[in-house]
Order: sequence, then structure tokens, then C-alpha cells
Amino acid sequence: MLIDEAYIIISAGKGGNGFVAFFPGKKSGPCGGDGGNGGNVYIKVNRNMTSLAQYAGKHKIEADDGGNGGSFNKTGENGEDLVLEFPLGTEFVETGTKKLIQLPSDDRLILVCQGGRGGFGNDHFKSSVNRTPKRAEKGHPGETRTFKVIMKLIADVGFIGLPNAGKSSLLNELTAASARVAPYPFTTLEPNLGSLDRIIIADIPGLIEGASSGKGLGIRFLKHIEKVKLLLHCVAADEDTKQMIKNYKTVRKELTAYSTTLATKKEIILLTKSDLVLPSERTAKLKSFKKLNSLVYCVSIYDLEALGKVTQIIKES
Ligand SMILES: Nc1nc2c(ncn2[C@@H]2O[C@H](COP(=O)(O)OP(=O)(O)OP(=O)(O)O)[C@@H](O)[C@H]2O)c(=O)[nH]1
Ligand SMILES: [Mg+2]
Repeated sequence: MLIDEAYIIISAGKGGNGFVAFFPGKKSGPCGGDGGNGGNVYIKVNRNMTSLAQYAGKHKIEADDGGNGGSFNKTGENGEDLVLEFPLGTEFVETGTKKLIQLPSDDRLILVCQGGRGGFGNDHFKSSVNRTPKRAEKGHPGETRTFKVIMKLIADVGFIGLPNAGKSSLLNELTAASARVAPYPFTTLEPNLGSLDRIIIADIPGLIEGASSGKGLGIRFLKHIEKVKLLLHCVAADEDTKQMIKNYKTVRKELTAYSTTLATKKEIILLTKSDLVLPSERTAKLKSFKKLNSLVYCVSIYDLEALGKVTQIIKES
């Protein structure tokens, strides 16, 4: 399932407590050190992320607390800062205030929760009127904020095709995605996203004849690929050419019924599972499809050269 929303509770670290101590012997002045500061929490983009899966379920995330102060004016250690990474374009809405934070698209860190300041040790409180203060401050609490996180990743390239055409298998080969693959239709029920050199590829559920009027899983998933620059139309090559062309036209018809904008996008046809077809047949199939669209290639998940070609096409899109 595509996890594109999450709730997270983020807490910065608490400051360490200040310490009460005195130098030994006659000198006997205060020497209690300050507590260290609590760790801050920052957010930052990670362009290879394509899901909020790691934040699924209500998630409590806490930075380290600062260490307590010690004797001989030893300051406590600062708590380590935490940097949380999110996919490009993620938005954060603070629950309660409804304040919106947009994730920067460059590598900037945004501070979302400030760590608590360390408490002062008793040395801090010495004065001309009180040379032996016995009080120290407790560490200050870190900020805690709750956010609704909304992923707004926009796909650059979209896989389309009938169910079982091998779309998810290709996504898995080309990216680090691990979409479910199975030898039957409708394996993919929700869009899968993958990133190839920061290019976001969407694999959507298969379309069937009548999808635009609600058959199969319908066509509502097409909204995830409305903004793509390139469509990769997968047609399984392990059928006779006539059937393959019929399959291709079925998907085109449903695409057009959904949106003419989508139907006029640049399309490349991939004749998938070509390892199941003899080389001579492959050539004949390519020739037939070239009459429909000159941009057609044979591909198989077992053919590294063909996968390399598809990678190149995507990078150049
Ligand atoms: N021999 C061979 N089998 C493949 C290839 N690509 C995919 N398959 C098999 O084809 C079947 C369907 O693959 P999927 O990737 O699940 O197909 P899909 O288009 O995502 O299917 P839906 O999610 O149902 O729309 C699986 O059994 C895959 O192992 C290929 O290049 N060669
Ligand atoms: Mg699939």
C-alpha cells in the first residue's frame, strides 16, 4: 500500500540538569556545572524516498536529552541532534495550530523542535552577596509538536498496461522499489513509486476494458500519473500479435476516456516478457507495433541490455 500520509509526534531532547558542588577545602566556592542542551530535531529532503512507510502508524520520535552538569564546572554533554528525512514535496501541518511547513527542495535543514536548554549549575548563581549558592536549575524541556505529514510526490514517468503485463516487475528492476509481483492479474491494488536517479516512476494498477466505467479497479489511479512527462505502455509479448495489438488499443481507449491530456502524452511501448518469445517473433512483433507508434522496444527483466536501454530512455525523458 502506498503510504502517503502519517502522523508524527516529534520531541526535542530535554536539557540536562545543573549541578550543585563546591570546591574542596578552604577555597570552597561553587563549582557545579551546567547541564548540556537537549538535541534539536530537523527535517530535510531525501530525493530517493518515495513513501512515508517508515513513519506509518502514529510515531513518536525523540532526540537525545542533554547530560547533567558535574562538579568542577563540568558541563553536561549536548544531546545529539536528529535529522528526519522525507520525500520531495512533503508538507507538514501542525495539529492544533494548523501551521503549514513546506519541506525545502534543496539540502537545507529546517528546525522543527528546539532542544531544551541545559539548567545552570550553582556556579552560575554566585554573586557578591551570595558566594555559596546551593541552588542549581533543572534542565528545560524540549519542544514537542505533532504533525500530519502529507506526501505530495509527483511522478515523472508512469507505467500503464493491462493487468499482469509486468509493470511492477519492471519497476522493481529499474528502481529500489519492492512492489508485489505475482502471475495473475490485479496484483497491484495501489500505486507503487520508485526513484531512478531522482526521477520518480509510478506503477499503477492494471487497466482493463471498461475500466473508465468502473470495471476492474477502475481508473481513479490515473490521477497519480496525470503530471508525468512520459508513459511507458507495457504490452506482454507472450501472446499472438493480433491479441497484443488489441490489448494495446484497449488500454489506449481507457486512457482517452479518462483524459485527453493523458492520452496525448509522449508514450513509449514496451513489449514485455520478451524472453518468452523467439528472436524472429520479436522482430515481427516490433514491426507490427511500429505502425502504431515508432517508439517501441522489446524488454525482459532477464535482459540487462534492454533494461539499460529503458533506463536511458527514462533518464532522457
Ligand atoms: N518470463 C518473464 N516473466 C515476467 C517478466 N516480467 C514479469 N514477469 C512475470 O509476469 C507476472 C506478472 O508480473 P507483474 O509485474 O506482477 O505484472 P503487473 O503488470 O504489475 O500486474 P498487475 O499488478 O496485476 O497489473 C509475474 O509472474 C512476473 O514474474 C519478464 O520479463 N519475463
Ligand atoms: Mg503490478
